[in-house]
Amino acid sequence: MQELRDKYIQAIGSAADEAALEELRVQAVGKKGEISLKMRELGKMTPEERQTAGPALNALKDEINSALAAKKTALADAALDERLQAEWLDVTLPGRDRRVGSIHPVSQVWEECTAIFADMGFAVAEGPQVEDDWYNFDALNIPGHHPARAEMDTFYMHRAAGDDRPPHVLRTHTSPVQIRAMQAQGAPIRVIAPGRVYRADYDQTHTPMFHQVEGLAIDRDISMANLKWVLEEFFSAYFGTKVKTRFRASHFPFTEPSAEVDIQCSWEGGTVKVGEGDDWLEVLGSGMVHPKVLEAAGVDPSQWQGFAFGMGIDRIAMLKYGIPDLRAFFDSDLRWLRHYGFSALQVPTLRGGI
Ligand code: 2NL
Repeated sequence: MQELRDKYIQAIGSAADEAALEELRVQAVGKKGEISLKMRELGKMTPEERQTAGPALNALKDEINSALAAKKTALADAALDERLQAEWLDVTLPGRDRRVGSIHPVSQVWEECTAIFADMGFAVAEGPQVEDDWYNFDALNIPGHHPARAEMDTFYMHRAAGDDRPPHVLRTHTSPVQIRAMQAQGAPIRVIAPGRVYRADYDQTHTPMFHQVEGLAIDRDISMANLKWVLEEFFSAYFGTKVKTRFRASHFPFTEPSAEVDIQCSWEGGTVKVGEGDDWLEVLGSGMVHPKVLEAAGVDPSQWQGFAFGMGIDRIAMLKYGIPDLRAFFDSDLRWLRHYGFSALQVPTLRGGI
């Protein structure tokens, strides 16, 4: 029995893995194992022999079972230790750099404009980029023969052969959005219409797609004075400093009277600074909405009047953020986007810094 004990205790001690251990268990205390067979022999013994051999065999079986259990735990611990070594992780390492996208200057300025005008009570209106020519031209007092239609460098959509209806157009301004807004809600109304517009023009300062924000305020007694205040308030908030404006008489088919608006600036070493100096920079067209336009949009011009204006988002983005080349806006050059883009956390504020 001592031999049996030594053999198994030693074998269990040096078992390499759980499979080897299981094999030893079957050999020793399994149904047909050596110790089980020995226990079966108890029946053939005399009661005296049995009295010493029985407890001794039971003790041996217990000892081997606990040796098996202890070794099993030891093997599991060793396996866990090995895994912990392999899966070792340094939580003090700095994080890995991930490429993060940026907000395009046009999107940033679009949001800035929306925030500033929203604070003055203007809602945002949206509409289709492919427009009916009535909304893009006729409703704005630009009839078919009007030179403004030809001057607009309009993109015309395709019509099937034999279809003589006027073609749809890519909107040349966001005014049609405001016509639709007036038709939908009537007067009084205060909206801005930011969006993409299209003109067949491509050179240093023009791209065939660009962005515009137009504004419209119609009520009983809106005047050019309200227009001037709203615009000065807007530019001061947008540039983060008090900005003077200068109105020059102009002409648009959809406004009467009409004015082009300049903002105060200085020129120094080839760069413009807005809100200081004695120079002027044209940034906007505006006027009192033409009675024919109100009428086309279903608003009674004997009861209501108001102002409208339009300006280029891309252009005022270049001015504020010192971006020299318009065409680079739409090149999708990653280096340009990283340089001029904004973090998603740079949320537009109402007063850019002041
Ligand atoms: C510019 C500036 C302008 C408008 C846009 C407008 C919209 C409606 C009615 C009347 Cl619904 N006007 N928008 C007014 C004046 C100027 O755009 O330089 N455009 C060529």
